[in-house]
Amino acid sequence: MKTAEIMAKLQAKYPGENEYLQAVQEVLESIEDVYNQHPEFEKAKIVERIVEPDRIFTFRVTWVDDKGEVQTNLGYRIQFNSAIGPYKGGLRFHKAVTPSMLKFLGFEQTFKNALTTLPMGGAKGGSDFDPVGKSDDEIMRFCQAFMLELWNCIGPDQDVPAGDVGVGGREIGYLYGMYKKLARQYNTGVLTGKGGTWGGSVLRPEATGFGALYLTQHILNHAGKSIEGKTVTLSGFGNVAWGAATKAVQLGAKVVAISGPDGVCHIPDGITKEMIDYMLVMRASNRNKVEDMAVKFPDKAHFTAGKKSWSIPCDIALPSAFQNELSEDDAKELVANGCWCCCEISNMGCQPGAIHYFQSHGIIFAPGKAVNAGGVATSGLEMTQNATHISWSGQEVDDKLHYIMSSIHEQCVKFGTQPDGTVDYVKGANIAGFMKVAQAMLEQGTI
Ligand code: 2IT
Repeated sequence: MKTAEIMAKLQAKYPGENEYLQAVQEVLESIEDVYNQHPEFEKAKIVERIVEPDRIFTFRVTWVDDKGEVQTNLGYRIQFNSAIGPYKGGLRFHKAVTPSMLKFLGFEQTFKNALTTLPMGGAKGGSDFDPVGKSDDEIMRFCQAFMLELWNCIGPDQDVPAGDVGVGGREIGYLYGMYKKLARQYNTGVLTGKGGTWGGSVLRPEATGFGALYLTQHILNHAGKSIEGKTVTLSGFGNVAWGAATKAVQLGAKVVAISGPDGVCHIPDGITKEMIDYMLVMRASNRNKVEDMAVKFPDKAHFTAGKKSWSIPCDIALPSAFQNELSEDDAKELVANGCWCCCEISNMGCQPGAIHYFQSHGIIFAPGKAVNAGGVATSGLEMTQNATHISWSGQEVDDKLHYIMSSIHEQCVKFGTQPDGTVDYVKGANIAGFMKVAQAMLEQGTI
């Protein structure tokens, strides 16, 4: 297998699918050497098969807005790979959603889910519906219309969606309500991220951020460092940034920046509990403005329009918003300001030039598919609770999440340790995830 040859074919076949091509390139570069030591992979054409989704559903979603006007969006579900378990992955509602974006996310999800130790295949879905400025009623009507098309593509042993950007507990509630009505079954395991009174796992809302900080702790310990007393910058102010801020503060770090599409809030003395709580209010408002934090806490947060979190000096940068949100120039600015570690919590948050800059300047870097895997892992724990009709305590779920993140760190160390003793977490995560899925595909034959 030669990465360049496969990429040339995919570029010709899918011109303009830039996010998808970027995600595939990164994985193929990481696995090329190991792959070529396994002639059985080459014979079964594992790479040619693993880069293509099993199937893609595309559907029209028509709904009525508060003014009584008819609106039409596109909905998608990409069932990427089911070698190690039922399809599993989030739904993203964002105006920029395209098949390329969801293909990259479904591809990443396949390897991420393999890292979690749990039996879950990879999928992703969503819509170009823009939640910004929408009322609660409009969100509900959209979710209901979306599920009208999606419901018979999913099921607890078939495909289990969850949240992602623009889809949180509220949306999962509306989606589940409609699913239940159509399927006429109380199939709780069909969606994860549900409410706590109807099958949702305790700690699922926090899990992506908590897991990310647990993995960051392992990474820092392995390098002989600790997170206590360090300054941290986060991006975004959604569910992921909220969980990460909560855990970072609990572990003794100081969170000095959050951001939004409108700019950055610098918080020189560190984010407080009241401010973390207010992030939830900001998300529920659908205004998508981080400036609201500075308006609410004028003595603590200083807003600058048009700037990113990466302009604020820190020890540890935690991208937690959107793909490609951290460019090579941002990486240079971070490093010039003293940053020495970047753990990507968003999916593919760093551009390839940024990753290269970090790695070639001795900055500790870990990729999203390892760092943010605690979210989908806790979804997997929710599926187990649903399938066995029980609820675990917060302590039980947290212990399992700790175990999973520590296992992910071990897998990265196993497959990513370099001759000089440092760990290439990109290589480690990609090879570990790939080997598990590839082995399963091999054993299941040519299908
Ligand atoms: O990117 C992700 O891993 C998620 N959005 C969570 C997916 C899930 O099924 O919990």
